[in-house]
Amino acid sequence: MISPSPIPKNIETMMKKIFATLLVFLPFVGMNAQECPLVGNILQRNITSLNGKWHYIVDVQEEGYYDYRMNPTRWGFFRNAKPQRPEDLIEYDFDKAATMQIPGDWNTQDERLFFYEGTVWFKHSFQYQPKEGRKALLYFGAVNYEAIVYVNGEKMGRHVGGFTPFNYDVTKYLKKGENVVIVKVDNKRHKDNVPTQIFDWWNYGGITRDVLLVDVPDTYVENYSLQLAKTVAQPKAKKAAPATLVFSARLNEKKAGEPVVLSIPELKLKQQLTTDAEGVVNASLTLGKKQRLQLWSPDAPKRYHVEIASGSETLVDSIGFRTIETRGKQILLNGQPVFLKGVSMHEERPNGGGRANGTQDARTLLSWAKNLGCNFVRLAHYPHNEYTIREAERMGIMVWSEIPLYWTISWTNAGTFDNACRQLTDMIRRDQNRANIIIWSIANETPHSAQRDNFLSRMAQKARELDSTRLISMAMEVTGASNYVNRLQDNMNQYVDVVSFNQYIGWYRDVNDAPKMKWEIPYDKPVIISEFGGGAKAGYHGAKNQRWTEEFQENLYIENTAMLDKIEGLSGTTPWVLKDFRSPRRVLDGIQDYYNRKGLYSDKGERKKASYVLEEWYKTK
Ligand code: GCB
Repeated sequence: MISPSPIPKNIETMMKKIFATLLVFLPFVGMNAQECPLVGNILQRNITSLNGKWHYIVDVQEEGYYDYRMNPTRWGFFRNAKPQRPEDLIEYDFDKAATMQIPGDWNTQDERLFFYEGTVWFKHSFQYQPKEGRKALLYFGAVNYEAIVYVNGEKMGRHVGGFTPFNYDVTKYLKKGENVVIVKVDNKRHKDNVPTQIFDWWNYGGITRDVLLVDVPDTYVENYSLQLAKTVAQPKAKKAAPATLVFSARLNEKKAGEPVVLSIPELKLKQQLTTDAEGVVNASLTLGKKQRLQLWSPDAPKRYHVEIASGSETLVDSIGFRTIETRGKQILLNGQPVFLKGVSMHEERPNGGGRANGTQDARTLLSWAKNLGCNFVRLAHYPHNEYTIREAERMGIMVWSEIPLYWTISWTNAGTFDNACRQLTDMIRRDQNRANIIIWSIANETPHSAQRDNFLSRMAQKARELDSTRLISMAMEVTGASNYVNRLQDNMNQYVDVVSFNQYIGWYRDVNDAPKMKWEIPYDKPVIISEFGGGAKAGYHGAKNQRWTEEFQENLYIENTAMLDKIEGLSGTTPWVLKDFRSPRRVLDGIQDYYNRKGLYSDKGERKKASYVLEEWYKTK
């Protein structure tokens, strides 16, 4: 039974906040005419994959875009021109150019492009059959860093930010038969970008995630949110209890009177709703005593089959329900204190590097995390692909998801703020129904200043407006140490729910002082050590004070874990890092060879000695 409930005040506030996710960002900064608000739950829609072999042209001087006076040219590569007469001069031909696999980074598919940062053009042809009453959206899972997209020679828009999805309504640009999509991708670094010019990971360029053609009705459900209301957290996670589900959905049009039906068959829940003038429905559904809700948790990652029907379409999803809160220095999952046994990871393929993508890569990396005893991963330092989040959810792994506000961002540049805001919004919009995401992280190791505080506090506020149901954090830095006492002081403490910081005692600081260290963290909030660790080359052995040996790293983990045990309110750790990953900053020949070697696994998947220390320590948590 569902009681037709008047919406309580606190839930109403929460719903309003959730709608902010769905509503606020319509005329988005930088959104072009054809770009439309992000479509949620993309993998369950009626999609045609445009993945596969795409032709590409490396364009070092961007002559496919600018003329020889550096003015944008009308004769650019996006025209996909072909000679019409024997005397015609056209100095490029996509169809004669080589191909590479999309999705995929260019660095590991063409050895000439291993270090390349610049422009590459991609071209793909596909067949299309227009359908009455249907729209076609062209969806990109992610393109690093800047994408300019053309369909049949027409510009659809420009998108910046290498790790979040975007889509265009291409209906009126497609024709029956063959169609051509061309994308100019540019991954040059700029100081005003997010991330900025320097960062410690490989700047994999290209169309790194799925390209999909999405078939939707003219009026379609753009996105929705279904959550368990926080206020009804039950003390015993596995015990079924009456609960309130908060649901909202938004159509792509402001159309009143459209029916939307939410069903969760296993809970015998079926709710008929009607859109308001904004094309939105919202409801608060209190479950009856007999509707025993099984909560999502790492031990029992229960997800319910959910259907959302509107007009001719029915969207399906698997949604888990849980609550996440803090109480003093504790993190509570479903009302119970939880210790986050985590590890940080990059989105890099398990064997041999390159951008990871897809369920198989995710499964391998996450099962390595599971081997360490993890119930949590920090997906550093940018939003990872959707397969990873969904696979983690299925495997019962909680997630920290982050935007690349990393190191020395241009804090006073308005465009940089808008860019970061957009990345935050799209990260949240894409994953707002994933039960395993418990923390949105807004930054990593940023230098303190009033300008930074201004920027990041607005970012935290934005995150809360978009999603009031999850915790907010950021990876801070230790600010002072004297007489073996480490202090954390960061003005951002007041804006976050969880105080997290990175510390590298034993690696970037004196090697032997970890056992003597004490900690002062003057905030009544849970604490996560978002990074600690040190480098070792797998298979290199020696004394425990010999840098780069597995024994050095092992000892560092022994001493660090003992030290961390003394931190009051420690609620979790995500050591740096699951696997050795490529970084242009790591140039030491014979040891690093352009890999950051702080992995607990090597780039080839070999376990290092330190990983067993962590595994043993996690057994005590
Ligand atoms: C950090 C950064 C991380 C680096 C790591 C390192 O503090 O957050 O991105 O890779 O240190 O290895 O130095």
